[in-house]
Amino acid sequence: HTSLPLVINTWPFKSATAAAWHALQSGGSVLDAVEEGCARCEVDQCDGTVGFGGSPDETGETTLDAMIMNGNSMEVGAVADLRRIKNAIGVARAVMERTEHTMLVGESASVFAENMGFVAEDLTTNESLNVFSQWLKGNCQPNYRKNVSPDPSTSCGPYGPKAAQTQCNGERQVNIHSHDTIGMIAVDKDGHMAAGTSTNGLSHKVPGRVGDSPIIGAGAYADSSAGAAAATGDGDIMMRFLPSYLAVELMRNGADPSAACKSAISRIKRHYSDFFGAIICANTTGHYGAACNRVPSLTEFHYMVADSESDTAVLKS
Ligand code: SD4
Repeated sequence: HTSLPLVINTWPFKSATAAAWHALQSGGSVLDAVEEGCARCEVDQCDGTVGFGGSPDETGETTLDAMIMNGNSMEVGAVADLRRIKNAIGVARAVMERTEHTMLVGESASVFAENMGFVAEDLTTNESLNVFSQWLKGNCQPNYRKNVSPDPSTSCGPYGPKAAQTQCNGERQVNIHSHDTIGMIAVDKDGHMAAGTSTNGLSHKVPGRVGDSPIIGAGAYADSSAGAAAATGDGDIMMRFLPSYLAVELMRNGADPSAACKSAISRIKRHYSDFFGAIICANTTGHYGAACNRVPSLTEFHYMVADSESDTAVLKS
């Protein structure tokens, strides 16, 4: 199967696929496609896990991670722990195109974004406030701190006692409901590739936590001479293995995209057999594939594909 151009993205985020496809069809570059596709999810708040108003951290704030990579020039722009700016993928692209840098983080990334004309807004919504207060009421489960000594004088929150008392022995509770991300790959008819991600990360994370999504080679990777990949899932685990980079290198060495995706997932499984995660891969000829780690919270991984055969966003699993 090969019918360039091609857009693929993680999860059934159809509006994002359609936006990216539209960008390509109207003469945009693969970078435009990835930016516009991910930006659509940021506006639509796909699954509550992309963009504003989702995944409040331990203090109730939503922060965003995003990256975009040009597989021709190997330029990358990334932002992590971005605050108060809704269009994280846009800021990532501005880092790439308007600085000599690759990644900006936290408050300083937000100041940069404002200087670039992005509007500062509250990322909190009634829904994210509600998720946060339910979490407080439910004794802060899940939480992501280990070895916290109980301090009965404070309540839930950073280093709080409830967090310590209710800790599931360090066991993490990541699932499809607390944890998603858009990862997208675009390939034009000449085989030019770009990849990107956008996410609000992980609910109830420790403030300052950065996931895999903005990490080059972890969340996504693109090299127009080999292939492109994008990952989703438990970023704290997945980033230790650079699965997107690995998949691209396997394709460079001749693996077909499905096999490359499977190997990247297997590598992580060797150490974390029950991690939650999936990856999508494409090569320069427009062949694509995907793989996920089959666990109770992820029995089937759905992703979207648009190519010249379908000329529209099609759900695959
Ligand atoms: C993260 N990888 O921040 C992101 C979240 C995700 O499916 O992809 N969930 O860990």
